[in-house]
Amino acid sequence: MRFDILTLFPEIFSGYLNQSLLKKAQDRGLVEVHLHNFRHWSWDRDRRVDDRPYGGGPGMVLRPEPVVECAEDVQAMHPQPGHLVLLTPQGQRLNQALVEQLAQHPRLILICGRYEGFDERVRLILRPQEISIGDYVLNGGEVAAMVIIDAVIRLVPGVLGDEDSSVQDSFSGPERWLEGPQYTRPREYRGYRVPDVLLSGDHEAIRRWRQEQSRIRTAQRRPELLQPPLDKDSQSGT
Ligand code: 97T
Repeated sequence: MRFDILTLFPEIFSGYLNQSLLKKAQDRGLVEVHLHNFRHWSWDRDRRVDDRPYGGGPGMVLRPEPVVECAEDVQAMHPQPGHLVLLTPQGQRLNQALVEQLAQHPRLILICGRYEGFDERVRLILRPQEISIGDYVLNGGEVAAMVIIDAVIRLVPGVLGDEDSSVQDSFSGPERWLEGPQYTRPREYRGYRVPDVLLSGDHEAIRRWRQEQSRIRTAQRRPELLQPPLDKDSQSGT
């Protein structure tokens, strides 16, 4: 899986990219990450990447040339065509189903803007998939890009040591319920005891208890997950 990241602040990624899980995945050749500063694609005298909005108003707008030309040159750097993703508050909301779709692409090109936004021609020319990570305002797309990378690489075969831990986690099992309580040693801490069933050795009873706890927690905290809305493809036309 190859990621190309277009950003004005590549240094934001260094701590994350050198973190152990991702470092190991890169060392083992499972994941490749390439950073590209689209300021280098600005041919302007002082390498300006933004400018004042036509029609007036506060803030600045990212100019189309550096972003479009950087994306085109980065595409040409590798024979595998990259799926273009633009991080923006106006995009499709990220969820695990979308993460699973993104993980199908062998190469993703993630375009990170600043909060001011891009000249509209970036969208019209590159036709990227536009993705938002949630309904809040960030200063730029970099953190959103890291969220996507973090969620996607967990689905790349071999990246997690334990092959089925990604399948067992909430939101990737068939039920997509929240996880219930978990315990480790000690058996009693500040008067709180580990539920007896977990010490019973009765695997079927443990499985039923966990499923029930998961259902209770989901009902209390995220009731909408128990009655998932029909997805678009399975809706009838009537
Ligand atoms: O708020 C943003 C600013 C720039 C790029 C992306 C975002 C954003 O992405 N998901 C939520 C907000």
